[in-house]
Amino acid sequence: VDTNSKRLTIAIQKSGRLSKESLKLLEACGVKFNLHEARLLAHSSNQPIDLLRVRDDDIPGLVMDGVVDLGLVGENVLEEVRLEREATSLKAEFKKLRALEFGQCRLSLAVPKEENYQGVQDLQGKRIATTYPYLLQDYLKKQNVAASTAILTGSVEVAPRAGLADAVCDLVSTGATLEANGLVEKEVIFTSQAQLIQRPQQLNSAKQAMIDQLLPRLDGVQMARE
Ligand code: PRT
Ligand code: ZN
Repeated sequence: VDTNSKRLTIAIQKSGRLSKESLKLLEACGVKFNLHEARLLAHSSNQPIDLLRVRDDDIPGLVMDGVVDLGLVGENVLEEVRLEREATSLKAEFKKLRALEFGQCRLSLAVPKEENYQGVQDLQGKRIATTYPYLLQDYLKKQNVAASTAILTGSVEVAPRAGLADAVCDLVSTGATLEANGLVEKEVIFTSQAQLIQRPQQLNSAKQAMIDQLLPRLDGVQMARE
């Protein structure tokens, strides 16, 4: 990465729940893009801004390592990566610029509905399926509960029925997925929405000027939406 570059680089999710809203928000702030579906990088057609479209899981690390200047990502992924990088002594700093008011969800513990669950202590010695082992263990540690994890990057909600785990720690928005799988939400361990983050290092004046122009626009867009 050319840190002297005057072009601002922004990472967003390529395809998924945050993609459309992320693009829409940038466009509402006056940044236009002509996207080619297959391409990783897109140049703005009206500003010196480049868009990097990647898996959401890669966005926090790209920002923390200073590979990109800004990133739009769910707080759940951001905090998971931060905890993981802290545990492995990788750079884990970033600047939080704005909460973006989309991508709202919660990370919750859920158990099979036939379980007579009384409280988080009941998970002592159990196995919990999750995509977020660091957020889960961080929570369990604070609750003084020792439980093991089954790490799955998909289909977490079928793990108990498949005999892989006793409980799940999964993202929930409407709760329909838990319900369809015979699971009942018991504890909310983290609440999340999309965040705009910046790399920790100081930016050159051209880039900083662009951010100084972008943020008031973003505030205006969000204000108008309320
Ligand atoms: O390919 P890539 O790695 O980029 O995408 P991904 O598959 O990891 O992520 P994606 O697109 O599914 O989600 C991106 C982000 O959207 C998440 O990290 C959250 O910050 C946010 N988000 C908001 C959600 C949900 N709502 C959500 N409901 N992410 C996932 N879900 C799942 C949930 O786990 C459940 O399985 O959607 C399913 C439906 O939820 P219910 O409760 O409405 O049934
Ligand atoms: Zn992902």
